[in-house]
Amino acid sequence: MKSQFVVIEGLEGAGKTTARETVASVLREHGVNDIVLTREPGGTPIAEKLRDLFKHGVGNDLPTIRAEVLILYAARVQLVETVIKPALERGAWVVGDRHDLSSQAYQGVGRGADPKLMLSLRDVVLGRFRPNLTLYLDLPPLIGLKRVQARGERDRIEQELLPFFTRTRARYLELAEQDKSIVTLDATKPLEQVTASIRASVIRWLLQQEGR
Ligand code: Z5A
Repeated sequence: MKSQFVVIEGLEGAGKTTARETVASVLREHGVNDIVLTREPGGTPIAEKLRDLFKHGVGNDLPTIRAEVLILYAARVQLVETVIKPALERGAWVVGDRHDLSSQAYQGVGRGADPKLMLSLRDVVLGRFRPNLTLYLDLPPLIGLKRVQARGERDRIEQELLPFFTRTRARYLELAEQDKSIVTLDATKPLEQVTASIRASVIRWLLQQEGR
């Protein structure tokens, strides 16, 4: 089968880190051994520097919303052009922790940038490049925030208030509804159940791809 780009999306604490491992293990069971794992923002030396700028700014100089969007797209295009596309071209599969859907949800609606403008920017920067499959792990923001609250210092995004995450989730759900390549999974269930539904979704999708 041709190499594919699979992305895991969701709010903080949705379980993306575990999900990425689950997807990679299902792929290995199906004979895919060359798998590249990515995370966004980040994943190349330049993109990791941009991640740090995005998350923390420099001292009191914090990115404005438009600067934030452009930082995220600079990081993304660097990752796509220097890591993801070359990997796919050599026949590797790519499994990503977040991609463009995050910007559409977090910046496009959470932060209040114009959602239509965000879709246009995606088209300008990425052209027709899209993930082949996106697994969106859906959960109410409070559940995700509770799961991660034991972690230490919170970055700019993590310090946002509940209505921000509620808007962000609503945009995820809206976009998932419109796009057949996005599969929405209930991430409120216990980890074993979420893992089982991820496995089932990936296997079903692989069989569809193989025309079975
Ligand atoms: N961001 C953006 O605004 N725009 C963009 O375009 C992009 C990103 C690409 C990236 O931060 C931040 O950037 C993110 C969005 C923004 N900020 N927020 N919010 P990050 O990479 O540092 O954080 P993250 O992507 O949100 O990852 P995370 O917080 O680690 O979430 P996660 O990977 O989904 O969670 P996890 O580590 O897999 O699980 C968290 C905990 O929950 C852990 O203890 C698990 O054992 C537990 N867990 C997981 N699943 C379950 C279930 N089912 N039940 C119980 N407990 C569970």
